[in-house]
Amino acid sequence: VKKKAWSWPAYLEEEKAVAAPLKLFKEHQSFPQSRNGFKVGMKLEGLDPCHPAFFCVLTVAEVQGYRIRLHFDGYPECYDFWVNADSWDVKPPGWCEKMGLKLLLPKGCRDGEFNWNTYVKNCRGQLAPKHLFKSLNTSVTPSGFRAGMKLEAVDRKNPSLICVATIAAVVDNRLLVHFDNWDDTYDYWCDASSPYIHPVGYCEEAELTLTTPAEYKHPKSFSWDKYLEETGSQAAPARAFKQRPPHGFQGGMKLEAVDKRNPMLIRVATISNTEDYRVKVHFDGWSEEYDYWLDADSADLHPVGWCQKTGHPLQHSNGTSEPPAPPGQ
Ligand code: MLY
Repeated sequence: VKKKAWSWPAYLEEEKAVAAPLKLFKEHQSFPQSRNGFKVGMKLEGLDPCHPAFFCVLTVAEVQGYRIRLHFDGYPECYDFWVNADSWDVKPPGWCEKMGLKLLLPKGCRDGEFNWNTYVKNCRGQLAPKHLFKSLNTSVTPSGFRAGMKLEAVDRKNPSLICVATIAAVVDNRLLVHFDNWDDTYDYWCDASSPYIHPVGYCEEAELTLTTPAEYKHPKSFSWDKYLEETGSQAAPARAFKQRPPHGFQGGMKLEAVDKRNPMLIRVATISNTEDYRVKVHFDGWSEEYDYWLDADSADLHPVGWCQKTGHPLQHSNGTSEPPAPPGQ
């Protein structure tokens, strides 16, 4: 007997499940308006997802539907990572210089000696053309955040800590958060509605512990007034912090999700739990032990049908009784 091809409508019916409604997805998660124009070999500037403090010199190593695999020039392939073609995290060559941001050069290149045109000529590469970068045309509303302003921010690598932090940069609608007296490995970009940033005084008000700057002399008697004076800085105004509306995802809803253990794969998935700003993703056909939490606005979550529309393979449980191998790793 010929097996019928897998399809979302048949699967939803069989599972008596619903697709997460399209309106719950942000524009960058939803069906793209245009094609992915990136080609293998194109070079660009992009954020290192493990160390987002600065942009790096990257090359498109693979194109799959609306996604691209990016390679760090001069570094091993094991650091390659995938992004959507409309990601804010990728910029055309020369963007950092224009914005006055630091660009991490390819291994072996020396500061002050790097020039994009000479570089691509020497490595027979190609500059990714500007028109491919959707995030360059984002409309920007003035936010009240300025570089140098202080705030209280969750350390996303140690999420139980809310810490004294500084806005290190403001670009478009995005803020670079840096933790005072720590190195930049904890830095991250977010927007004004991020649930991970709070105005000065938030911890005191909420009776939470504020983690003071590394090496701070009198952590027990930390006072913002004193600290702002000591550092000659300003607090980010409370009105600049925006409340993020509830995401609306509910347990049981089906969607398509990138598997972080093998990020070239997008799998059939189900929301297994929700929090105010996060959803727990379950990969259909796999053990619950592989479930994990993601921000509801993660660029790795897509509506049902996204893979088909964008020309990306979708991994689905094959319906046989064989125990499948664990995802990824
Ligand atoms: N135990 C961790 C904690 C680091 C916290 C840094 N934050 C506050 C920016 C470590 O020392 O690596």
